[in-house]
Amino acid sequence: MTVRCGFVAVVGEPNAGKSTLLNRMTGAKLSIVTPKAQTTRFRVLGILMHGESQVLLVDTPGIFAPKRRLDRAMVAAAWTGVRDADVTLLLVDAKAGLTEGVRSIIASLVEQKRRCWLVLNKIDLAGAPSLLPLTAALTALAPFEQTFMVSAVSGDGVGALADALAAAMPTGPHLYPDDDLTDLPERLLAAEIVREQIFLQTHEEVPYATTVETETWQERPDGSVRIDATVYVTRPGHKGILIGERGQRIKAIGARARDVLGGLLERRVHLFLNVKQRAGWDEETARLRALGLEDPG
Ligand SMILES: Nc1nc2c(ncn2[C@@H]2O[C@H](COP(=O)(O)OP(=O)(O)OP(=O)(O)O)[C@@H](O)[C@H]2O)c(=O)[nH]1
Ligand SMILES: [Mg+2]
Repeated sequence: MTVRCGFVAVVGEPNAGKSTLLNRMTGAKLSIVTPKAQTTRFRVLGILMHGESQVLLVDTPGIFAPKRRLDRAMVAAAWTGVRDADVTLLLVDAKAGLTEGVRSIIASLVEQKRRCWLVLNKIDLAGAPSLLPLTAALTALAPFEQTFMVSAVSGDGVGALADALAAAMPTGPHLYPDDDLTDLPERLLAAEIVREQIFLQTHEEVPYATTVETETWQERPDGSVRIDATVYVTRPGHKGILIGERGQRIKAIGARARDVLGGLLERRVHLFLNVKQRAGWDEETARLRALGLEDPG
């Protein structure tokens, strides 16, 4: 068997199911998933071993028309993922169909002459009769090399996609240790798990006005870990909502995040959250850097 290794960028509109697909293909919870759009803020690497092939899957932030500096940095991170990829998967929510957003992403992919595969996701939600016309409409817009129909949630079709990717990777040595699942540092994972709970437990603009940074990580002699994280919000009103009456909301966010993290790290976690109001954090270079994002200027 030939030793192969390559990068695969997963791109699409916010909420298409990119992170769900990454987690499903690697069999691990590497990237956070919520029902809200614009959940992912930076590139997340998932390492998929398939025979002698190492497929380096890169989950990216959804591509949309960005306004804030944070949003521009997120979209720029997605396009960087595409530039570095051997194959780009355009993930389309089959239920949502061919939206203006999808059209505009395809136009950019064509302009950049990327090697692109089409993946229709959420086929469990879309009626079967709609899938062929949708595929026809999409493939009329770009020369996709291959088309797949999957459900990232049920796993339908995902195996066939993994097989095809493994076979399509260029020959070459593996770039990561075969046992690794990601290169995401644990401190960043901890912050993401807290952010996931904020996306799940708060609404309207609050999750979008929030970022989380791990401040300290202390190993304890009993094998547990103490994690202190700061939650930044832009407005005083957000701080009140996030903390909740008698601190109920932040307590619930912390408790759930602690349980999820404990499971992922396979150890006991003591999690302390400190909510700070900081106007304009979403325009600050240092806050973007903490997320591993480049300042788009
Ligand atoms: N029914 C169904 N739901 C799905 C499927 N794939 C993803 N979802 C749901 O779609 C929502 C968004 O999924 P994500 O994986 O966070 O989507 P994303 O493309 O990473 O979104 P951003 O990070 O915001 O760009 C979640 O509620 C998922 O559970 C699928 O195949 N079927
Ligand atoms: Mg995502």
